Parts: sequence; C-alpha cells; structure tokens
Amino acid sequence: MNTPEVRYVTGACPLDCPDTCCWQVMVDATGTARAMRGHPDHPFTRGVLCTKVTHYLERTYHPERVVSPLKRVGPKGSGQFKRITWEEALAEIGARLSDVVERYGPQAVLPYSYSGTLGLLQGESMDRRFFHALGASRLARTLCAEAGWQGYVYTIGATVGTPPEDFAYARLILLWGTNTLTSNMHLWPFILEARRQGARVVVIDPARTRTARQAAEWLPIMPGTDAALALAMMHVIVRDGLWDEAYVSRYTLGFSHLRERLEAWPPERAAAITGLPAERIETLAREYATTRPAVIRINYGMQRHGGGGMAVRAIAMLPALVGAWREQGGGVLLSTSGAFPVNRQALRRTDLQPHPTRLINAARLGDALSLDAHMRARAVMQGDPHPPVHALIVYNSNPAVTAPDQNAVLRGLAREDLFTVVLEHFITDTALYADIILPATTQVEHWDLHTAYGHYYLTLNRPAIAPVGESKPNTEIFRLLAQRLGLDHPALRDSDEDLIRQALSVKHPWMTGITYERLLDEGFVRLNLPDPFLPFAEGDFFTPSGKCEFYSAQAAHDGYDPLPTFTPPHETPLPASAESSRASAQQPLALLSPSAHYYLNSNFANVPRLQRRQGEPYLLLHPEDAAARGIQDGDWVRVWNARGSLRLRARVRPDVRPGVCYTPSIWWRTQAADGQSVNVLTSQAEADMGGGATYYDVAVYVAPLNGEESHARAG
Ligand SMILES: Nc1nc2c(c(=O)[nH]1)N[C@H]1C(S)=C(S)[C@@H](COP(=O)(O)OP(=O)(O)OC[C@H]3O[C@@H](n4cnc5c(=O)[nH]c(N)nc54)[C@H](O)[C@@H]3O)O[C@H]1N2
Ligand SMILES: Nc1nc2c(c(=O)[nH]1)N[C@H]1C(S)=C(S)[C@@H](COP(=O)(O)OP(=O)(O)OC[C@H]3O[C@@H](n4cnc5c(=O)[nH]c(N)nc54)[C@H](O)[C@@H]3O)O[C@H]1N2
Ligand code: SF4
Ligand SMILES: [Mo]
Repeated sequence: MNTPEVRYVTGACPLDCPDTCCWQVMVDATGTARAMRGHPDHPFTRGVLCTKVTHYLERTYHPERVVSPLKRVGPKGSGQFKRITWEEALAEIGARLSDVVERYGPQAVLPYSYSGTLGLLQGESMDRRFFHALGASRLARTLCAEAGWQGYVYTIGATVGTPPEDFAYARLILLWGTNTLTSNMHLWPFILEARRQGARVVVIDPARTRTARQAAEWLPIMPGTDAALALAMMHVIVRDGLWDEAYVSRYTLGFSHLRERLEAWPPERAAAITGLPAERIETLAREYATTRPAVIRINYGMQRHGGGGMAVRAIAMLPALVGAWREQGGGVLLSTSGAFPVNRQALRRTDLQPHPTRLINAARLGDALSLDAHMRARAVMQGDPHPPVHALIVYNSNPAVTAPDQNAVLRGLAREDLFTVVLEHFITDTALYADIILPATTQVEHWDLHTAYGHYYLTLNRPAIAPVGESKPNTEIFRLLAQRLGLDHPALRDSDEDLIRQALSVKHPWMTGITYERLLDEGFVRLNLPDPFLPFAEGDFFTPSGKCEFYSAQAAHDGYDPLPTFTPPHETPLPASAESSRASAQQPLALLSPSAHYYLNSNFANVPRLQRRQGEPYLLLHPEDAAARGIQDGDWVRVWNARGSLRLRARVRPDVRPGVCYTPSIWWRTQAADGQSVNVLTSQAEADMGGGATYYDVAVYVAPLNGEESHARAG
C-alpha cells in the first residue's frame, strides 16, 4: 500500500469511546496528513471509523486551532488573548504557581482533567507525576463511570465481561441503557451476526434511540429504576425455579440472602416503579432465563443516577443466577478496562507526593471553586476544605460545558483571583476563562498507549505528523513545567518512550509477550487471554471470595446494603408523579441529555461538517407531555429548574416515554443564541457509589417560550 508519496501510520483513536479504534493516518510526501481510515486487520475496528473520527483531521487542521501560547488581555470569558512565546508562558505560569504555593500551600493548586484523550501517556502519566511532586490537590475523576464501576466491582470483582466479538454467539441480547449505534457502533456487526442466527435484541431505554428503532422490542423504562427491574426479573427466575442451581451453588455467594430479599420484589412492585407492565417483566425474566446464550450490554449512561451504582450491581448478578457465564456469548459487558494489567502506578507515581493530598470530586467542580468553605467541603472527598483553590490547571477537559451545574462552574471560573491554565486544541468555553492557554498536540502528533473499555486489545499510537504550530504533547508540557518549578525528581524527565516501557513493565499472564517492540511492529495486540475467553465459566470472579457476590461484605463494610436493592433517584419523578405530569403542566419531567451521534461529549461541536450533520439542539417530548403544556412540534420552549434555564426547539414524538424529555449533548455555550448549554440544568449531587455524577437524574419544568410567565417558577 505504501508508495513513496504516501505512507500509512498506525495509531489509536484517543476519544472516550468503548471502541478504541485502531486507525491508519495517510500522510503525504510533504508530511501532511490527508485521510484517516480504520485499520483493516483489527478484529474489532474492522477497517471502519465512525463519521466523527473519519473527520478527525478537520480538528487537527482547523483554522481556529490554538497554535501558540496565549495570554488573556481582557476580562475572564471575554475571549481577548494575545500571542506569547513558550518562554513567556512558562515563566508566567512558574511565577504564578510558585506564588500560590508559597502563600496558600500546594493544595491550593487543583489539576482538572478528564477524557479528552484516554491515552495512558497524555492522560495519566507526566501530568500526575508533576502534580504529585508539587503536592497539589488530587482529583477524583467521577464524571462518567464511577458509580457503575463500583457497583459492578462489588458483584464481579473487576470490570471484566463478555468479549464483544462473542455477542455474535448470543441468542438473546439485552441492550440495557446503551445506545449502541451511537456510542459503541463497532459492537453492532456482531449483534447483526447474532441476529442472522436468530437472536432477539431487546432495548431497555427511556428513549426510542436509533438503536431501539433497530431492535425487536423497545422497553421504555423510567430512568433511574433499572435496579427494580433487575430485582423483579430475579424474583421471577427464582420463584419459577429457572435459576442454575449448579452454577449458583458452586460459583456464587449469598444466594439464600438474595432469595429472601427477592421475596419483596414481585413484578407488580417493579412495574409501579419502572413504568413497565408487570406481565412484560415476567416474560422478559423467563425469556432471559431460558434462552441460551443470553448476553446483557450495559453502558455507563444508565448509571448516571442517584441509584446508579446499585442498579449496575443488581444487573451484574443476572448472568450468574442463570448460569449464562457458562457459554460463549453469554454474560454481561459493562467494561473491559479491568482486564488490562498495565502498570499505572509506574506511570502516575503517587509515591512522589510529599504526603497523601486532599481529594476533590470532579463532579463538584462548582463547589470546589467556591470561596465558601461549606460549599467547598462538599467537594472534598478526603482531606481539608482549606485552602480554597487558587490555581486551576485544566487539560483533556472542557468543564465549562461538560461538568454538571454549569452556572456554579462558571462562577468559579470567572473568579479574577483564580489563576487558570488550560492546555487545549481550541479556545473552548473553558479556555475562554484561562489566564494562559497552552497549545496541545492532537493524537496524530504525539505518542500514546491505549487500553480499551469495550474490547481486549492494547494499541500503540504513533505520531503521524509533526506538531502543528508550536503545539506540544501534554507529557512535554508537564516536563517543562516541572523544570520551571524546580522539581527535579528524575521521574519528571522520563521520555515518552520511557513511559510506554514503564506502562508495559508488569508481570502478569495476560501481558506475557506484550512489549514495546511488538507494539511498534504490530500496532495493536490482543491481551494474552485464552481464546475463546469465557471469564467466569468456572467461577474465578475477581471478588474477595472468588465468587459472584450476591452478598458483598465489602459493600457492607463501605456502608452499603450488602444485598441488591433499589436506590431511588434524587430528582427523577417516578411513574406515580409522572402520571400526574401528564395532567398538569406544573409537574416536572425527567431530563436525559445523552450522547449526540455526531459529537463526542463536547468534541467536534466546533467542526462545521459535523455541526451540519448533528443539526440544532432540540428537546424531545412525548405528545402527552407536550399537549399538557400547550407545546407543538417545532415550538421554542424554555426548560428550567432552580439551577438554570435553557431555550430549546421542541420535537414532539412518541420516541421517549411519558414523563421524560431528552436532549442529545453536548453543544458549546458560545454556539447557543441564549449562551446556555444543557449542563446549566444538571446537578452536582452524587450517585450512591464512588461520588459519581448524576447527569441523567434531573427534574425540569418545560413551557412554551411565550407562555412561560403564566407558569409557576417552581424550584
Ligand atoms: N457518538 C458518541 N459516542 C459516544 C459519546 C458521545 O458523546 N457521542 N460519548 C462516549 C462516552 S464518554 C461514554 S461514557 C459512552 C456512553 O455510552 P452509553 O452509555 O451507551 O451512552 P449514553 O448516551 O450516555 O446513554 C445511553 C442510553 O442510556 C439511556 N438511559 C439514560 N438513563 C437511563 C436509565 O436510567 N436506565 C436505562 N435503562 N437507560 C437509561 C439513554 O436514554 C441513552 O439512550 O459513549 C461514548 N460514545
Ligand atoms: N449533560 C451531560 N453532560 C455530560 C455527559 C452527558 O452525557 N450529558 N457526558 C459526561 C461524560 S460520559 C463524560 S466522559 C464527560 C467528558 O468531559 P470532558 O472530558 O470535559 O469532555 P470533552 O468534551 O471530551 O472535552 C475534552 C477536551 O479535551 C481536549 N483534548 C483532547 N485531547 C487532548 C490532548 O491530547 N491534550 C489536551 N491538552 N487536550 C485535549 C479536547 O479538545 C476537548 O476540548 O462529560 C460528561 N458530561
Ligand atoms: S469515537 Fe469510537 S467509534 Fe469513533 S473512531 Fe473513536 S473509538 Fe472508533
Ligand atoms: Mo464518558
């Protein structure tokens, strides 16, 4: 394929997506990247990239790309910056950070990063070392997955699940709170293969997503109630003797306790909570217990609720109860991330901390940036609310639009006494508040190493082109900052190649034979797992007992119910009140703001081609809810609660269950006529486990834009 004019460079898609595609970048003789394609030999990518990333180079070569350091010259948020040199930028950051450290102590410095890249190097190596050596506050990265991760771990022990390729063998597939065609599209061919062999696909989602439209059946569950459904399914399975006695007795813990608990969960009870008919819960349970192999795909969307951790904990029990783990193509998949035994400690070097510093919850950035100690205390998970945050360093994240309770976040970012540095590709809504913006490289310009959370391959990302403008990789920027601040530990000077080798330096059977040299040669490598990989066919769970834990002593120790239970959502009005919402415009609706098809969180929202594909932001409403509020399809509506207010165009369709409204996310604030984006409505409240964010557990009021004054402005 390679001609002298054109070469193909292998890399990895860095985005926060379960598919972690292996890509090839076509580079011409001038060193310019021309096109992207999926690696044809990668067994999960199979030669295809999603529409978004096919146009990744339109981000790299975007006319608005930040190509040099910038210094703010107007008020925060005004967007007035002037170009400065790297030397000037580093000198200023060095002086300002040293001043903050001297006056308030190093914990007044808060690093804030999230999932702009999932690369081990650019996301969790030299950055962490720098902040650890400085003694800065630590960040609990809780925006996406924390609650469900914890719930899954109580039951299974680690985030390991059914290999995605094995979905092809399943005969029943429950897509439970996941929009596969949008957020995990490379799983779809395996689902189609299963369907050709007669598999039935059932989608459990409050919205009739593009995935639900392709399924045999859509079960429009009320958000935040999945644990009740799982408990009732288990009730039916046990009541009707459909459980796998041999599997349960050998490989699970606490069945007798579970059985007792399930007595309280007849389908009628779950029906009242979930809004699904009791008969359908019965038949679903029986279908699930009697179809082999049966697989469940849950993803992280469904756990961004007050009870999200418990919901995942309960669902993750189902395959053990019916023995689904025995078969290839049976089981459950939340994430595969727990299977990668890479040496994260070697990358992050927590040992460089002078002492364990305080831990701040990313989902409470608004509170964390407050000068009010009581508010700040809510954000501090470990340690002291003092001192306030006086310096904020943001990279791989755009919290001005992605973090919950946006107005609280913006109040913090607008503090003139807060010194803010943002490492970015663009002047995002967050970078608008920076004192200094540093130009970061994109994935085609730097090295990285990638695990995955939707398959079992490691991928090496090679730079395909030279850095655009004066941009530098995050790793290099933190090396330079360490130098500037006089931090002289040798670990702060390791090269990117050193970092890759350190990440791979681990003795584990699943890593046997996986070396840097082999990755350079092959681009991607499957973990050294058995083939086929049936992780729990014979028990071997990663829990303390080695069994699937229906009863978890660890959960009890951590202050949770040791058995599965239903933890109600914080705000989502449950069906009883949703009924009345149909009668009264005064009643709140549950708001969901899941993944937009052509954006990835807030990435690509500034790429014109993808903006055109995605269209305008809108609010999907059920016709009954729209009628009760006098809203017609196409009307402008106001959506509000005590935290904020937003204008959206109504789309009235029976594609969402009554009592729920739905807006894909995330647009930038600066793109909206009213300067507002969806997270003005979401809350900083935490899920039941792990301090996880609760983006989809939100009550809102909706009214036609002109008639709004006639409605009570309830809080
Ligand atoms: N195109 C695209 N792909 C993406 C992303 C993107 O923004 N755009 N985001 C990426 C990221 S960061 C992540 S974490 C993953 C997330 O992957 P997913 O979890 O699959 O995606 P979400 O859109 O968050 O949520 C999936 C579905 O959950 C439903 N849902 C919400 N609450 C509940 C509930 O309580 N119960 C049930 N049963 N369903 C519920 C929503 O209606 C939505 O259709 O996707 C990744 N992929
Ligand atoms: N309402 C609502 N809010 C949500 C969600 C939702 O579904 N609804 N989803 C939530 C979820 S699942 C997640 S994961 C979070 C994501 O939250 P964020 O991680 O804040 O979201 P992104 O939009 O991906 O922003 C990443 C930024 O990192 C930058 N970036 C990318 N690569 C690099 C790099 O190599 N170096 C540097 N310096 N910068 C880089 C990108 O330009 C981008 O601006 O958002 C959450 N917010
Ligand atoms: S966003 Fe997901 S589907 Fe698209 S290229 Fe990246 S990993 Fe693949
Ligand atoms: Mo995410």
